[in-house]
Amino acid sequence: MTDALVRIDIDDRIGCITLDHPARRNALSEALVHQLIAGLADLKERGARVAILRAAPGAKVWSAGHDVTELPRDGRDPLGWDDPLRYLIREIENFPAPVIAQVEGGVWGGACETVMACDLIVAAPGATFAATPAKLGVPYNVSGMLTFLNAADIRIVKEMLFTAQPIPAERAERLGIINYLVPAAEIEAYTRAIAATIAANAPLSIAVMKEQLRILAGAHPMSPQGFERVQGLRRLVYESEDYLEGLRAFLGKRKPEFQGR
Ligand code: YXS
Repeated sequence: MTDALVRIDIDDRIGCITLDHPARRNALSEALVHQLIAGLADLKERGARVAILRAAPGAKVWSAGHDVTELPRDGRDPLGWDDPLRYLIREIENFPAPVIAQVEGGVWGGACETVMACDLIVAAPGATFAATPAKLGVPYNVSGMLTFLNAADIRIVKEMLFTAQPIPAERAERLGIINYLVPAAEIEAYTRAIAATIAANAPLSIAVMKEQLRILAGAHPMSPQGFERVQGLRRLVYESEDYLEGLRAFLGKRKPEFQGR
């Protein structure tokens, strides 16, 4: 029996999923992602009109991102269609009601994209957002890049991806990356109040507008040749020595030494 890595609850049509695997800093392992997705399905079944996605109160780390120990080292694409993280992003985008990310603590890597894929973001001072593929030598995937591009100006996306440095919530709010910056002591009540406002509105109208916006936000023409070029370039990265060095360094708790090959 797998331990519960997330907690699910619903109250007055407002669902809440709490990441609850502090020992691994809520890393998005296959097991945790599957419980998270099952939680979304459960909330949909129970008629949730909003889903709040959060970590435990006062968490120093909202989520450490993709579980690095699960990234493949046998030449397979680490972020292919069936990767748990990709599955999670699609489930959030396809959930038929707004998903609000309530953020305290650090948000890293694939968890940063997960938060950006949510419909609204409420964060507390001290929260940070870091996109980390370049830190590990990972070739991010096309739809993942689009999630970031739909969340921030391309210049900010480039800064986040090229530096892999965290952006503090205060700056993220100024940049319009998050909706609200709320003191930690108030963030739960504040997020629930937003959720209650949404839950009192017409759910079908909201569900359809969310799906329309998903389709419009994803409507980027890319030629088959363009897609094949992107996939070929990504393969150069995930078959590179640098990718393996990034994983080895993380697992060995040391700084990577990238050689550009
Ligand atoms: O040493 P033990 O066994 O206690 O385990 C440690 C960490 O190894 C583990 N852990 C993780 N395990 C797998 N995947 C992770 N992403 C991960 N992060 C942490 O959790 C235990 C406690 O970690 P520790 O001691 O470092 O905690 P801390 O409080 O000192 O520091 C918290 C963090 C989050 C600052 C630190 O754990 C950290 O920097 N984690 C990695 C953040 C990161 O770079 N994530 C990106 C993962 S790769 C990914 O998301 C995508 C593929 S991509 O890179 O493309 O975006």
